Amino acid sequence: MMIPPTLDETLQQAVAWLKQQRKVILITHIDADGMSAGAIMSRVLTRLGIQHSIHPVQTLDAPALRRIIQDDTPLVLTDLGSGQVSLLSQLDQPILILDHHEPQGSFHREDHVHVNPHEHGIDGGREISGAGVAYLLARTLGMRDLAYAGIIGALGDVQEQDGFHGLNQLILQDAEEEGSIIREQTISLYGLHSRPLARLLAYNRDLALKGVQGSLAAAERFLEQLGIPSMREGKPIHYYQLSRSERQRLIAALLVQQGNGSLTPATAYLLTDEPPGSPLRDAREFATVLNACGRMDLPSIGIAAVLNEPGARRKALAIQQEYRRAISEAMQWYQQARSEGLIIQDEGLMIIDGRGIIRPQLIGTIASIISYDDTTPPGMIILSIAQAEEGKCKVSIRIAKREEENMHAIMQVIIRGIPGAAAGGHENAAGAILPCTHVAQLIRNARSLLAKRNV
Ligand SMILES: [Mn+2]
Repeated sequence: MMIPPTLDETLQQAVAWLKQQRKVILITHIDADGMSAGAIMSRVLTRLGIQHSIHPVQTLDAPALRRIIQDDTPLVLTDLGSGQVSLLSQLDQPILILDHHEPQGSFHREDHVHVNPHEHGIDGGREISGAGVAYLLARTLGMRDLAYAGIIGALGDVQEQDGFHGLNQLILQDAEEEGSIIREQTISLYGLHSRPLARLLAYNRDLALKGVQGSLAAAERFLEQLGIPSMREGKPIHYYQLSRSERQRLIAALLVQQGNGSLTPATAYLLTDEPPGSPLRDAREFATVLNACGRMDLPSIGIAAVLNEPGARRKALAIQQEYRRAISEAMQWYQQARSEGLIIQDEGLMIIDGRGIIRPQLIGTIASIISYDDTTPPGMIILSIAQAEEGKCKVSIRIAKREEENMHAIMQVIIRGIPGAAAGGHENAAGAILPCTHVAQLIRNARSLLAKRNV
């Protein structure tokens, strides 16, 4: 796919805008795509000799802007901003938005430039990520070496389905031509490129391999039957050490013998600047590490990791370990609280009040894990609450094992009439921010809504 001429024109405007700046503030989204976009933009700014500070945020609203903006330094926004055009229009400074979210409104000033694929007939939900849009700007400046970060962003936003489409395809082509990414046909199995093979086969829940699940010895026998040694030079063998034909035999066997049918053939996108066997070599796994950095409030490490700054990738992996630990501690607290009867559970509603215990960045993940738990009855609505900043509480809502109900719509009904409350999210997962003084009212609203639903 080619870049449409009107989009190319807007990118040229963005380049002209940048060339007028000496110093900017860079604001980006705090997820994997946003960090990748921020990394690309930061590198572009550095190369152009433009001084900048980076501010990753979860939501861009008036209080966030007040926190970040001190004067009329020009703003660059990546992976956000298109939904806040009217808010941004009220600011005095020059602004450049590079985003792929559905635009709400348009700019009317010459020093306000808005680059968004939707305005050029391109589906920003599927065909290009925020990092992708930032990359198109880099590409306009001839910096194709940054294409790999556009791919990490697109994987973070789950835009790869049976390969990449539209402009993502173009970005992948650039990354391959640059030699920063190579493609490999594999299966959708987390850890395939980084964990010792026998352990992976024995202990991966998605795999549920018949007769192998839970037993390292059985996993070793399984490999042996395929003619694959489980050890090499005294060390457990890894997938990356297998020959091409060994890989093919293994993948075919796994697809046939898996226990629950959740494995599918997939393409892996491997970062060539990571050695084989590195947990960061698979760009999909890289994106999950970035997400962990965001959730642990250390997005600057994530951004540095994308740019492969010295030591950053090692730190990012350590943060992912901490993130996993934080999740498992929160789950232990939940199990304990539940066994002590401290979790309210009635009228098809479970309320997990994690205020002061669970950090707000984790509350959605915790609600999701509980919604998938075997002991949670289907149809149960899970409402989890955490303390956020400045007297605000963060609430997440999920439903257990049922998809036909719209969580975002339910959340909007629950917060109706609560001053200072705002809902966000989508059908399967939604959330809200509200003053903590109104949590009791929120719970009352949720109960009365669900009581009506159950009649
Ligand atoms: Mn995005």
